[in-house]
Amino acid sequence: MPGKEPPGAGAPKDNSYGAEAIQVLEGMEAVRRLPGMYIGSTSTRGLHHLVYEVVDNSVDEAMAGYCNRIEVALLRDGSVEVKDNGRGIPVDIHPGTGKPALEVALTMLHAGGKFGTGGYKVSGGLHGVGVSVVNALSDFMEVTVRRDGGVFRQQYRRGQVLTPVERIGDADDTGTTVRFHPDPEIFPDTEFHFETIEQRLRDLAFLNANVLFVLRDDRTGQEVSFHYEGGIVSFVEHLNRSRDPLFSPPIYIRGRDRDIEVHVALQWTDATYENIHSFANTIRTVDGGTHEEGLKRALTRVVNDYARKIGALKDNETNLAGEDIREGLTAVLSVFLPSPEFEGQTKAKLGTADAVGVVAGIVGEGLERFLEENPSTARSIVDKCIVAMRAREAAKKARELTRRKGALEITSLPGKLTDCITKDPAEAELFLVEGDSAGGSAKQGRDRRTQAVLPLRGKILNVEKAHMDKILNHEEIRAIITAVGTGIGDEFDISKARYHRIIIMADADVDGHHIRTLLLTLFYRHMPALVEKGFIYIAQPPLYLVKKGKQEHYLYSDAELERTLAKLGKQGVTVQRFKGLGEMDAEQLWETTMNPETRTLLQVSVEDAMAADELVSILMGEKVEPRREFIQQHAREVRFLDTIG
Ligand code: 0RA
Repeated sequence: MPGKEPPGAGAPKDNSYGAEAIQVLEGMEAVRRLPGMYIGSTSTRGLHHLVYEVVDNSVDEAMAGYCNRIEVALLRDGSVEVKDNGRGIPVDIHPGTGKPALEVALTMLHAGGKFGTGGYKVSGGLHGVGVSVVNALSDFMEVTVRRDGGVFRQQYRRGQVLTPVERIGDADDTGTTVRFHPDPEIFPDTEFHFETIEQRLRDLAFLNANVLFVLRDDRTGQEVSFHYEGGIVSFVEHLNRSRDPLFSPPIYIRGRDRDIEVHVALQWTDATYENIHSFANTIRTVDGGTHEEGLKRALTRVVNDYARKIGALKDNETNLAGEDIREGLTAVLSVFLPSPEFEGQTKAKLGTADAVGVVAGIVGEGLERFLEENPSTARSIVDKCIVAMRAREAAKKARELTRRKGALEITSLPGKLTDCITKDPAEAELFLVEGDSAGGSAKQGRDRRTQAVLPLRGKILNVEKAHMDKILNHEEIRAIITAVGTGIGDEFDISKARYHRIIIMADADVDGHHIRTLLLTLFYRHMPALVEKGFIYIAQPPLYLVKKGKQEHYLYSDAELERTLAKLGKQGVTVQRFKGLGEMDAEQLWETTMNPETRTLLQVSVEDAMAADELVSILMGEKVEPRREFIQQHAREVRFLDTIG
């Protein structure tokens, strides 16, 4: 398998040029044949990995201390440009191949590690593939290097050299600019999303203190920039901007052991849930993993030891549980390690075993020192943990009471649930429907065999401030939990899920948005495995019905309406706007929103649920200022969240 060899490996000296040319060709072909092997998939997610891969190269240059500005531009022709002010990719002749180093970097596959630097690739590298893979999957790429007083340029098509490295002018600075256009032969959808890239750049800005990230969209004129002097401490402050912190600034701990570098920032607030964001080599690990386990271990051990030492916990009392200690904790954990193993379906969980002990050791030592040096803050942390423990005990009692009550009834399923006939969770669906009237249509219109309906009335409890015991006593939420069947909190058991599709069906208005956001937050905070398993969906009811003669078109967006009206013309066309689900009759609801053959469902990702959770914190929290700021600055994101539903 010559295509799999690292550059130059084993190539006999006498015909090395020919052998390498073949190798280049085969390497690029291999990537184009099986793109999923290199970038995960060719979906929108894979498409955006191209941008991340290119940006990560600039981030590596920033981490090495040579670059403090990275600009990403979404250009009108559908290409993306990433520009940095690093040292510039070397353009001199690479001794092994006789070619410019730039060309080698862009056209030869590299086995993992970053070319030329000897060290491992520290940032990103979810797939660790290098920019040559992006080149292979682009129908056009151009790299411009400013270095040694000159501007050098090379162009490529589908991973093949189009023009030699040329000096095209003089430069008085240094840096690298990569512009590429994704190949439509590879990607069914080549449209880049501003918000998706924006989220990644914001994370990177927090993880790389003092590096300026700019994102510009020439298609719309939008521009944002991120620059945080405080790094992950700023990150925690940002996450807590709508909460009341117990102390400030956040605790910051860093250390290095056995090749693993650890950075943590911690701050407790009056919130009743934990909020941990972890990263490995700047990749967001939404499913946690060994590094998070190490952090939790350290917290549990150190806070318990300290609570006993100061007599807040008596000898005859049991230890605080980990969840008591993490209640109200906002933490950002960022680790860097040579060859991270990512696990799970979405590769969002760190598997590297060494990380547990290393993180536990570094965080344990740092936290111990902080508590010793700040006794009054330490006391308030311990007191908060003890309050959390009491609340947990009260919740447990409430739960036991509910269970006993439930056992007396023949069936403990909620009365409002209209269940489906099948008992096979894999084919069963639960519709959570806003409002009784839509609930009625859904019951009539549904497929009785596989579709169950639970109508929800009024507003769902704000889970932001409520403790578990209150949550469990809220009628609508209890109905959802019993219908779903998994239980909640430490009793949660995914194998008991009665449906593998739980579909939120709400109006496309402000109230519907509110209910959707609150339900997503409930699932994200209290039944996260449902989100991780991909069991949560959002129904897509139509916004308009356009009729012309016997033709009927259900339309799901304003853009679609415009297109359809342009196509049909004005003559004899009527437009009905659905203000709510309640305006559709049972048959319409079935045809447009419930029928598996014709409907569209949005599967909720952990990122979607996380965004909803953040929105709830801001919109429902007690602080007015962040709320106003959020609505003013992020009107776009609120709209974006709206489009989730
Ligand atoms: C290898 C060596 C050197 C710089 C880079 C790679 C480099 C790569 C990228 C990719 C995007 N931006 C980048 N900036 C730098 C430095 C060699 C030297 O000057 O000593």
